[in-house]
Amino acid sequence: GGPASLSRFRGALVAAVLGDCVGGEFEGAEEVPMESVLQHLNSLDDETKGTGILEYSDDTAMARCVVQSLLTRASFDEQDMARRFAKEYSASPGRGYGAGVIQVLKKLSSPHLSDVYQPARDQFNGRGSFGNGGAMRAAPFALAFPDLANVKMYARLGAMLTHSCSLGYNGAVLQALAVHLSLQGALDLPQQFISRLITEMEEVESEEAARNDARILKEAEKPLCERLHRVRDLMDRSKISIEEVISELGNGIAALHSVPTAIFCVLHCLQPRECLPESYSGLERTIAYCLALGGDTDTIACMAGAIAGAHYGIEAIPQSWIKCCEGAEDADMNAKRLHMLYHQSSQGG
Ligand code: R7I
Ligand code: MG
Ligand code: MG
Repeated sequence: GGPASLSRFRGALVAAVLGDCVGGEFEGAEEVPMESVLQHLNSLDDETKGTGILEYSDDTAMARCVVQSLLTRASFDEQDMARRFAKEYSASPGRGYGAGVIQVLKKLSSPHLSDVYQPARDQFNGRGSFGNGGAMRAAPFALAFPDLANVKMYARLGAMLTHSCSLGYNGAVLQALAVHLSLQGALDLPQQFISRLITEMEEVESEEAARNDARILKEAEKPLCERLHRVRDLMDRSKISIEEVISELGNGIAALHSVPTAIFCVLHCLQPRECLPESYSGLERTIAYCLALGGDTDTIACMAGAIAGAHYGIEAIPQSWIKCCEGAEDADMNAKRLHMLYHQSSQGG
């Protein structure tokens, strides 16, 4: 489809859910042989399975709250979004939430809370979380707001409801930017895509709060930019091992060690790869490759799924995968609603 087509919206939201659901199998695993990944993915084609056997985790649970809030309010409303996070957590606390964020979600359910951003600020001795929990649910912001400045602003605020460390919320900004660009067809020119992300993040990471956090955490001056430069170096290489990807970019629970990794997975899998079946579509390659990295597989596959889904569109997703994953059909429906909201905003201004 063309820029911002319905197929791209559906691809983005559905593939994010699939990444979360199929990635859950290997979350936290240290080494994942590609053979195990392919076996797991093959088992999804089994006709006797189907209808939501793979459950989604916190990644999708929170993304669904973001989507519902944006659709219901037809804009960003921090009170409404915070309420939905808290309600969702208390209804299903067993979705595999991060160990720290649970405290925030409990505080957000208090009716006496005056500042919804305060619980997030109290995390980790007042420094806030740098986990990838903001980034894992950032894609819907790119599907709700056509304007780049809005995507950046609201992805950041949406993440700050739980992640007040700049590495946490800027990871969300980066993820939303990647989905935004992919939706426009920017992955047709991968070099320009990564350059554009670097340019945007240069500006984002030049803010004082970002510089302070980077210094305190002993990271590079502009940590996400530095990682994106590594992504650019790696994507130029014809051969690269899984071990190198993990050591250069990471596969962990910090936004810094997972968002650039997800972006790399998408870029690397734009072409057929020796380690992956020839019959696979680019989207299938991307998800399989994310799983083979081990570590935070549900989240990396969820984020890469959103970016890749926005590029390849819904047609690249196997029906059998959709049938196996809880919430995939809902995501497809919501993608259609977000597509309408997006195009209303671009007309109405
Ligand atoms: O970021 P968050 O929502 O976790 C998301 C991850 C995804 O992989 C999901 O699939 C789910 O499995 O969890 O939750 P947080 O609790 O805010 O952050 C996750 C973890 O990162 C924390 O439990 C800490 O171990 C670590 N962490 C920190 N550790 C020390 N200092 C995050 N911020 C800090 C910090 O400032
Ligand atoms: Mg999860
Ligand atoms: Mg995870």
